[in-house]
Amino acid sequence: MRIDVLTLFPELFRGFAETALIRIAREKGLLDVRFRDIRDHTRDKHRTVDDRPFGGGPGMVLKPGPVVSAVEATVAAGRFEDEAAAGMPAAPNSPEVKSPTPLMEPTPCIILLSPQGRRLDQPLLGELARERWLVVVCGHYEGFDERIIETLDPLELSIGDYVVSGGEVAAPVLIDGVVRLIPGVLGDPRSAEEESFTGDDLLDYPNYTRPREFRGLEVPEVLLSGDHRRVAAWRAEQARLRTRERRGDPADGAEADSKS
Ligand code: 6GU
Repeated sequence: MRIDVLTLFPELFRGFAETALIRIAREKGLLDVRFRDIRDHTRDKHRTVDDRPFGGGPGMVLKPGPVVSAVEATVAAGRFEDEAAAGMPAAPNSPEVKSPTPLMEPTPCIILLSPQGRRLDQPLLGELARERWLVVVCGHYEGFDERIIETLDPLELSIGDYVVSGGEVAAPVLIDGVVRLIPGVLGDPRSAEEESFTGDDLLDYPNYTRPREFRGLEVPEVLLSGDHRRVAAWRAEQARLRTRERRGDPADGAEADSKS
């Protein structure tokens, strides 16, 4: 998968792209992620990306020109680079990070991160993990000039019903959530299958590892029994109890996590 992230703060992503899951996906050649500075698509000397809202009010609004130009340049460059990569022989035993070479779809899925977007959930992450190319636009300030949305017709996404100061905070959530679902990224695919929010709407059961006793707290006996059926039954029960306690009983319609 290829992911281009358009941001006002590309430096914020440096550690993220070079660590843990994202690093592994890149090293396996399953992810090609790039960070691009929206400010590179301004034309004035001050590299202005925002301005005051027409009609008044607090805060600043992202101007349409730089954001739309940045997306259009990214799409054009992505197609070009993909053609170049497809025609290039892979370096044998190259120790560097490999970039995926198959021809990508000519049209990326353009995602605009904003608290006004559709709320991200696990099924949507699964759909996005099947895309070949994502272009993720991070907003900041009071928001985007509405004509950005009219021009790009993006998928507007929110990571939840609360406000953080910019899409740069939301983008790692989206990217990590998608990348770990790309087949081959996780060592053990059961990691993605057995966890919370996949299919059964249950939260995870509690986990324990060594030592068997920590500050007087014992590992539940059943987990030491070696009886796989009893273990599975205990875990299923714990997951059910936990879900009801923390998220309410779906039968009462009292779910804290009601779907929109
Ligand atoms: Cl995508 N952006 C911002 N600024 N706040 C959010 C969000 C996104 N999702 C939830 N809150």
